[in-house]
Amino acid sequence: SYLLFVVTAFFAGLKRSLPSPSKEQTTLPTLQCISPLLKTVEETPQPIPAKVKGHIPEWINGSLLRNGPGRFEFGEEKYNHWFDGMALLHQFQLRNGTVTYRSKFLQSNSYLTNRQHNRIVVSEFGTLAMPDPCKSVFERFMSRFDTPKPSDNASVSYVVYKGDYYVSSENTFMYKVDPETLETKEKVDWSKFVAVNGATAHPHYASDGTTYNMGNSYGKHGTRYNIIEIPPQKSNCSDTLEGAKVLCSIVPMDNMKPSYYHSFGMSENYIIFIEQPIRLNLMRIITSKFRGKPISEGINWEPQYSTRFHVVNKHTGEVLPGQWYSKPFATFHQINAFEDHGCLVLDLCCQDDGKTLATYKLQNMRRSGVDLYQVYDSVARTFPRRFVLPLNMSSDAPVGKNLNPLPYTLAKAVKDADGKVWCTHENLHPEGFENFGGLEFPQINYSQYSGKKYRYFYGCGFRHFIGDSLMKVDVETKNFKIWQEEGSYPSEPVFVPVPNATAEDNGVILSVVISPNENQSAFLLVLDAETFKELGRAEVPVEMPYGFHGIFRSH
Ligand SMILES: *[C@@H]1O[C@H](CO)[C@@H](O)[C@H](O)[C@H]1NC(C)=O
Ligand SMILES: *[C@@H]1O[C@H](CO)[C@@H](O)[C@H](O)[C@H]1NC(C)=O
Ligand SMILES: *[C@@H]1O[C@H](CO)[C@@H](O)[C@H](O)[C@H]1NC(C)=O
Ligand SMILES: *[C@@H]1O[C@H](CO)[C@@H](O)[C@H](O)[C@H]1NC(C)=O
Ligand SMILES: *[C@@H]1O[C@H](CO)[C@@H](O)[C@H](O)[C@H]1NC(C)=O
Ligand SMILES: *[C@@H]1O[C@H](CO)[C@@H](O)[C@H](O)[C@H]1NC(C)=O
Ligand SMILES: *[C@@H]1O[C@H](CO)[C@@H](O)[C@H](O)[C@H]1NC(C)=O
Ligand SMILES: CC(=O)N[C@H]1CO[C@H](CO)[C@@H](O)[C@@H]1O
Repeated sequence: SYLLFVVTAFFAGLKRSLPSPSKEQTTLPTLQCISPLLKTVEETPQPIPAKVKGHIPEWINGSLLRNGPGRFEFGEEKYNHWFDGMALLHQFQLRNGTVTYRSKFLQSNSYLTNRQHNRIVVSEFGTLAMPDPCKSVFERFMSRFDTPKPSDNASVSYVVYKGDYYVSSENTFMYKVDPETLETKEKVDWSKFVAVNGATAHPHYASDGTTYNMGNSYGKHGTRYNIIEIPPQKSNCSDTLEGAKVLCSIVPMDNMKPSYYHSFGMSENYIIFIEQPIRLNLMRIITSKFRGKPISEGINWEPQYSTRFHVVNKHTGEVLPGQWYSKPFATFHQINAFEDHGCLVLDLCCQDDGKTLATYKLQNMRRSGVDLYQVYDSVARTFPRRFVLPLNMSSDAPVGKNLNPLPYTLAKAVKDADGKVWCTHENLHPEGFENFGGLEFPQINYSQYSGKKYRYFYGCGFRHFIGDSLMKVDVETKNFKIWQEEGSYPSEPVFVPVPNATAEDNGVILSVVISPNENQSAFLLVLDAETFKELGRAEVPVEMPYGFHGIFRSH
């Protein structure tokens, strides 16, 4: 049984019944302990049938491929950060109303080496590998002077380049995988093809198949943010990233403290890069091993910097001269971006502070009771917000006036005397949305509406460290629909269109729902994307940790 709230109607009642994060309360609310969803599991290499309840439409023909951490320790040594776990690849195959499930660990060097030694040999984002205890004291001391070596644990998402499937995190290595068997294929090193030290796990796809991504380079001229273009087709069958090129390089505000970015925006003609005050302190990162700290401690929220938007012409690589700024905010996921009347409309999931990365340590997430609530409550919620950047500003555009001409949005863009344009967002949600934990993991009907004016996005509500509801937001009315069930934690919702769809939301939403309750089996949930009502679910008696991102591959 599911609960379906049409929020405008139920909102007032909910506001009263939900725990309020107010500090005046004498007894703090508690949260369910999710520790069982953050523990090492076995892989399920052979497909097993799922038990279908309700009805899964026969027309869904393909697989939901998902990525996320699946192993959190080797021998006695444990990872510290949620992002450190070894990548476990999941596949839910849907065919003619039936579902099968399988999973395999990515056979990365990190995974194989750690397993062979039965300890953590390769440092991860939040875990510094300790020196080999068998080395001499001198060797152990000297090994601290090495700069951290990149891990190849590609646990964040699935991406597609030239029609091939890869798993990716944010560093220089990706793995090609077979989407049918989940077999690990070749390892691909970005830096062999283009002068970058890695690329994000969230590329953008143009309609002709050209892929865009971003990565940093640390060369003799200093740090640069680079926009990368990957051609749509292979020139021969063994191709990976051949033909990739840097379209444009952007100089950071501060060379030794470039921004961290997890994704970027793309409209029909422009790439939008957001230089946010989550900063990589290169000095601290380079010396991290010497100081005995993991890389994560070199990443800090530095709100003395503003957030800046850079806009690049996708066809020419030219950086537009405008200077668009906003008060500091942090963003991990872009929702969509489109052009209208000489403006860029940019929808993002935003937080007012960027300390989240530091809080998502496994020991925090595994707490229970009031302790758990207190750490959760210290993390800023994420909200969908709209910014408008006027692109065609003549030098005589008036100072101090709102330059946003679009009647349907309250976002503001005001020019200062020094030529900088300060952008203020409009909330893409109704008041009181914080009671649902805000929204993250945004998804849209991508192939049809990416870069275009659109109406709906989907995401997870976060009344916990992990998603605890699914939402559909109408950007025109700001109304939203929600699916939630007690003790259930759904993954990033993926939209799959019905064949010959005529409306933006003609299709289904797929999400993997897991629970720490022993009796509650994991299941693939299928919602009607239009009504947000459950059509069916496919239960699999397999333990799965909470993962990150996924993709639907049609057959
Ligand atoms: C799909 O399943 C139905 C029964 O559920 C069966 O009658 C039909 O033949 C199947 N179609 C295919 C293409 O397998
Ligand atoms: C699903 O796709 C496969 C591969 O293209 C095809 O062989 C099969 O008939 C399709 N099944 C249904 C039910 O459409
Ligand atoms: C494919 O292209 C790559 C580089 O462009 C080349 O090194 C390789 O030999 C080619 N392979 C075949 C089978 O033609
Ligand atoms: C804005 O400028 C671009 C390029 O200069 C031009 O193509 C476009 O027509 C202009 N749009 C408006 C609404 O002025
Ligand atoms: C998006 O919606 C259109 C209908 O407007 C549909 O034809 C298309 O397949 C959808 N694409 C995706 C990826 O959902
Ligand atoms: C979709 O349209 C194609 C061509 O117009 C048609 O052959 C096919 O039967 C349609 N599929 C469905 C499910 O309506
Ligand atoms: C799980 O199921 C068993 C037997 O069906 C029952 O005794 C137990 O109370 C259930 N536990 C929970 C947490 O629901
Ligand atoms: C050292 C390193 O780059 N580790 C990566 C392992 O994978 C996570 C994502 O799950 C990345 O955030 C880390 O950077």
